[in-house]
This record gives sequence, structure tokens and C-alpha cells, in this order.
Amino acid sequence: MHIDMDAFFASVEQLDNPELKGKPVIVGGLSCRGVVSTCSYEARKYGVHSAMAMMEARRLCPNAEFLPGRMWRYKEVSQRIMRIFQEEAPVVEQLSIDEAFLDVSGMELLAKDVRNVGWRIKERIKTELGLTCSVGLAPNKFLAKMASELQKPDGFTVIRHEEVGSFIAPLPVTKIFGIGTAAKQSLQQFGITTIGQLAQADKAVVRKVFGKNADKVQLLAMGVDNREVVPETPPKSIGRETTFEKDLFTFEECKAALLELSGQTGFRLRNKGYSGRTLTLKMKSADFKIITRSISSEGDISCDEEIFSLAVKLLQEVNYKNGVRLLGVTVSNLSDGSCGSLGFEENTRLLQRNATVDALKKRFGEKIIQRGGRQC
Ligand code: TTP
Ligand code: MG
Repeated sequence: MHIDMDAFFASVEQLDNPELKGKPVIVGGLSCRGVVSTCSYEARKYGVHSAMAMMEARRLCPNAEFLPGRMWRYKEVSQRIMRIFQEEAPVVEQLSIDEAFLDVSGMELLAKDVRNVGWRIKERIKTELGLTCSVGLAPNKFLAKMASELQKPDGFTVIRHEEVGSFIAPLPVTKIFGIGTAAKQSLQQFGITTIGQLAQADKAVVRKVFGKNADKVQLLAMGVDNREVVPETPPKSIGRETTFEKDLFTFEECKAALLELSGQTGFRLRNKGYSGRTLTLKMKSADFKIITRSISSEGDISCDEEIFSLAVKLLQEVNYKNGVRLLGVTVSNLSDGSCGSLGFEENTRLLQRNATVDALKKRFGEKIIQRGGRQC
């Protein structure tokens, strides 16, 4: 079973402010370079969607309510949703803030019909939280996720074993996760537009488009997916990125941005109880070219200062002089536990300082304290 909340951030806003119910609500970055996080279904009628430039959304739907978003509140609601899932199903794999896979195989013995598990969850989310979600029930993860999307909002879609072929065959190939515009266009050249056509396509053609992933993709097109529902997948990396209001041109400006990003990344890393070995710097230049550079440290790092110093090292290797639109800092090669790679005494002081900052941020919000530019 795959369950995904409907227009999640926007629905929470409508829940907390009933005046917004039934109206177009758009949540996202409100500056001129901001993008839409999500919008209510009332706003979708005007063509507004996630990841659209906010300027475009304002043009399409000028009368909407535009809101900056309240992440802390969405997280709070998300936790309550996930708790309901946990109470109703034995194995829950959270995928993002508003969706999860639930392994309900075998539950027909308890619930008479496994569909009742889905109906019950929908009912609880509605009465206890005042929100709607869409449920997809199918023989595997791929199909369940596809099913939950099919009748949004407030949907409940079941795909039975015997229906799989007829159900998915007419759908466009882009319904398969990972098939974007580029793959869609390549497939089109071979006359393949639907999942059914992809399932029956010549292996050589599929290989041309998907390379080593060809078999996996073609199996998905046949409705075959053997992935288990895994209760908790540890993250592979933790990081933050920012698109700037105005492009950055100098080393000092980029460095200041990295100081902030390193602080945000470090806070998340330690908060989740990880440290990591590899740091990646991502840069999108003014002409939208993206480059990434990575560096590995000898030991695990988790302190803001360590992250920042590696990020600055990488900054020296990239060309920022033609304008930087976005910078991102990510730590990967993660291990459990926060620690530092520096000498003992300095290490302890660093960890203490980071822990103090973390405690303040946790209590008063992330904006409560910021690093000055010169201390690193
Ligand atoms: P989604 O489940 O993709 O979208 P949604 O819940 O708003 O709408 P739908 O009914 O189609 O499921 O994402 C969940 C939340 O994640 C969404 O409310 C806002 C956030 N989000 C972003 O911030 N940026 C994005 O590009 C997307 C897709 C989502
Ligand atoms: Mg959703």
C-alpha cells in the first residue's frame, strides 16, 4: 500500500486557516526567484504546479493566497500521520514528509479484506487530523505508488494481480519513476509512448535508451518489482542547497554563503546522529551549468567548521567568477554518531561549541544563532 497526502503543505495551511478552504493556495518561495513547493487543487486548475517559478504562478493565478510555508508545522503533522500508519500496519517505510509504503500483506486475516486497512487509515487521517490522502493498493511498490496517484485527491485505487497488464499498459512511459523528458523523447523516436509498448519493446532498443538499467526498467513496464518494504532506510547523504536572490561573483560572497550552508548541513547531520567522510560542493552557474566537486577527509566529520573548511577548499577549485546562481553542500559516506577528526582537545571544544549551537537551534529555531564570517 502506498499512501500520499493530497497537496500536503497547502492542505495544512487550509486546515489551520479555514478561510482558505476551497481557495487557491500556493506555498513556496515568495521572492522573485522563488519556486512553488506545492499548491491546493483549486490552484492546480490554473496550471500551477510544484517546482514552477513563483513569478509564473503569480501570472497564472494572481488571486491565489501566496504563503511562505511553515516547515515546522508540516513536520509536526507528518509525524502524526506516520504514527497512524505505524499503528495500522506492521511495516512502514516513510518515503518523504507526506508519503509512505505500508506492507499489509497477510492483513486480510485481521481486517477481513486488506482494503479495509486503507479505508480505516483514510478515515482516521480525516477525523483525527482533518486532512485527505490518496491510497494505492497493489501487488508491489511500483504499482502501489502509481495507483495512489491515479485518483488524487482523496483517491483509493486498487490494482489486482490479474489487472496489472491491462491497467498499466495504456499509461504513458513517464509514469515510471525515473523516466523524464529525455528518456521519453528517446523512446518516442522508436515509436514507444506507453508502458505497454515499452514492455514489449525490443531489448536492443530498451538498452539503447536505458543502458545498464534496461532490464530493470522493462521489468517495471511489465509490472514486476520485487523490492521489499523496508522500515527505515538510513540516508546516503545529508546536505543543503540555496538558490540566491542575486548571482554571486566574488570569493568572499561564496564563502559567506558556504558558511551558512555548512551550518545548516552540520546541524542536520548531528541532529540525525551522523558524521561523514566525503564532502560535495555543488555549484550552478549563472548560465545554469551544474558542476559538483567532492573531497574526502581522513576521518569522519560532523562539525560546521570542518564542513566549511572542506567546502572552501573545493570552492577554490571551481570557477565562480561568471556568476553563481546556486551553491550546495552535502556530506556523504555517512557513519553513525557525531565526531570530529581533529586533535583531541580542539576536537572536544569544537564538539561542545557545535552542541551548544544545536541546543539553541533546537529550542528556538534555526535562525536564533548565526556564525560570524571570520571565526572559521
Ligand atoms: P507531493 O506529495 O509531491 O505533493 P503534494 O502532497 O503537495 O500534492 P499531491 O496531492 O500531488 O501529492 O509533495 C509533498 C510535499 O512536499 C508538498 O506538499 C510540498 C513539498 N514539495 C516541495 O517542497 N517541492 C516539490 O517540488 C515537491 C514535488 C514537493
Ligand atoms: Mg502528496
